[in-house]
Amino acid sequence: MLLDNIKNVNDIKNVNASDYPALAQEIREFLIEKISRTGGHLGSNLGAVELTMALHLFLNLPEDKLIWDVGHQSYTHKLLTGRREGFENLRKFGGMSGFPKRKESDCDCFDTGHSSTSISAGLGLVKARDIQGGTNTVVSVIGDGSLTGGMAYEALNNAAKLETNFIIVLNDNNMSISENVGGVSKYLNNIRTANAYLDIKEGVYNTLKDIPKGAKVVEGIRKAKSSFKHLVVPGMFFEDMGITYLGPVDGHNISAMLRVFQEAKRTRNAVLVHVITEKGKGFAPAERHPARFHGAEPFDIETGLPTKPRTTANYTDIFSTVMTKLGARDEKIVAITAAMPDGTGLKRFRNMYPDRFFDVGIAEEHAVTFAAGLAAGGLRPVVAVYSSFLQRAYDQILHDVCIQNLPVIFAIDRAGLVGSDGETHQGIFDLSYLSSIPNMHIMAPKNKWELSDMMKFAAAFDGPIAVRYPRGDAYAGLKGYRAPIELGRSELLYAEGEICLMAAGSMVKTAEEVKAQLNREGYKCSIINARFVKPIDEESVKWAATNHKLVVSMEENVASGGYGEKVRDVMGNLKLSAGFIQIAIPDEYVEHGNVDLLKKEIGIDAESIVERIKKEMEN
Ligand SMILES: Cc1ncc(C[n+]2csc(CCOP(=O)(O)OP(=O)(O)O)c2C)c(N)n1
Repeated sequence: MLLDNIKNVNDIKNVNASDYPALAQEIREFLIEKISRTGGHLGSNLGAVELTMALHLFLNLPEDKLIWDVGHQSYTHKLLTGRREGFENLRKFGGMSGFPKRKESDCDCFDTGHSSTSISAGLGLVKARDIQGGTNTVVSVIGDGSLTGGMAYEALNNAAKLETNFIIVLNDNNMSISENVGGVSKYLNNIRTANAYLDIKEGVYNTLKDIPKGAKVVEGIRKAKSSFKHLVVPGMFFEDMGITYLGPVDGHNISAMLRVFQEAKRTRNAVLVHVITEKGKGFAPAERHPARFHGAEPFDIETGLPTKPRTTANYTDIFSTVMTKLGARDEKIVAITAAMPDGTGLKRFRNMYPDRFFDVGIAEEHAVTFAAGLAAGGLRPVVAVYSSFLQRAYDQILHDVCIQNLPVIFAIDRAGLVGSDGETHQGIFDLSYLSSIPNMHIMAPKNKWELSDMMKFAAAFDGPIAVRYPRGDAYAGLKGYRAPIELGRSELLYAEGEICLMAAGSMVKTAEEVKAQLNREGYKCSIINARFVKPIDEESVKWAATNHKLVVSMEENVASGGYGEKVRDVMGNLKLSAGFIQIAIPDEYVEHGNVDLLKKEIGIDAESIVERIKKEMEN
């Protein structure tokens, strides 16, 4: 095995060029085998095997700097930098991250996870190099999907005036997670098509030259080719800005890439190398279904089917269904996603109401202000987005939606711990960042029926409103508890005794487990389902604190600025003297791993909560 000789960074340089295809094949087989068991970003990694090999042959890591945009495609990079063993525990708690991490290797020079940051970070590393008199090469690798994000253009705008070398590699596989969208994608597509057209022409010349009058025809075509070429000179968009454009180059041809990288290194300015790759290359199911294999659950290698097929509906499914109903009921309902029609569940809405569906690309800031515009124009926009990605749009929510009190609905998926993607993707800040904004209203459903009811409530509400729900199976307990949603009112589920659990969203299920365990130990528990985190139901807090010895707030959000702080504030303001425990995520980043394990680790699982409550009650 060639891979056995690659134990450390730069070992790839000892491999004979004639063995590159065999090594690429071994890497693909390795990745497919490992990811089939752990799950992970298969398609993007299979597409970037030769590109990564070429970059490692070209660069001298760790002195040179290589930044991966989003970072989900960095598996081959990890494999070539001494982390082969790490794949056994990829994305598991305590194991190797699925993204670049500075703390994991000195070959990971910049942590990523959210899209479109690599050119800004690379530019920073270039300036840091120059100011300190360094000579290393800096390469930022960005995908065509990530190039739909605004930050990438802010960075290109600055990079354009560089008078020193900075290499940007555009890894263009014509796909975001789903089909890539928008003008830039179309532009890149034109370059690809034109190039293929010119290549075909070369073949045609050679055939024509051998037939009578063929030379004249060739001359005619050459003229046409030159005017055609002028029309579509590849990369003029970048060239006009002041960034050298090289390519397009076949991203599965290592020697072709090496030639272009060497040429790129000679420029004394920012240079963009356009590399064409195929997402999922080498694994037929991933080539056929690139969206499904973008981030794959463990799967069977023979069939490509998930090893553990999903049997229960998750919150995304429930949201997806309610959106189709809302769409049918009200023509003013429009839906927006930032490049995630599959992940957010909006695909069905898109298929039913294509004119009222917008995929804006990886552009959360734009998505929110665009929604504000739609609302100002009289529509009811629903922005469906993951909690961690909405962090980007804080100012747009504040400045464009909330100051004008516009009726924009935020459907916030993956709110809470998300698991294997780790720190960058945990959705544990939204209650805090949304709560701080005047006019914002925030709800969190306890179960699947409540998500539907809340979406319907939101669709009829005249102002900014958010519904946040977690990743994973939709809770199907507490079916009978379906009192109508009222603005700012909580729901009393059990009124039984000395301890009152006040739980937000996903933590209602945990509160039931806590109650059951405490009941077994002789304690009696009430449970309040918060429903609204903002405005908080002061009456419910008053009731809890005057009728119980201990109030326990519970949320899957950081403590700072979350639900518990509000409960504590109300108790303090009203001078209510019951005991208080705040169950929330501590002031730290939560790494990757199984969600149940993570909850235990940070003390928000039922057992840890019971222990804390018992200690408090025994005092
Ligand atoms: C700000 C932000 N929004 C959404 C995502 C989710 N996301 C991860 S990868 C990806 C698509 C990236 O496409 P591209 O850059 O072309 O890389 P590819 O996977 O095709 O190689 C998206 C939308 C993200 N990581 N960051």
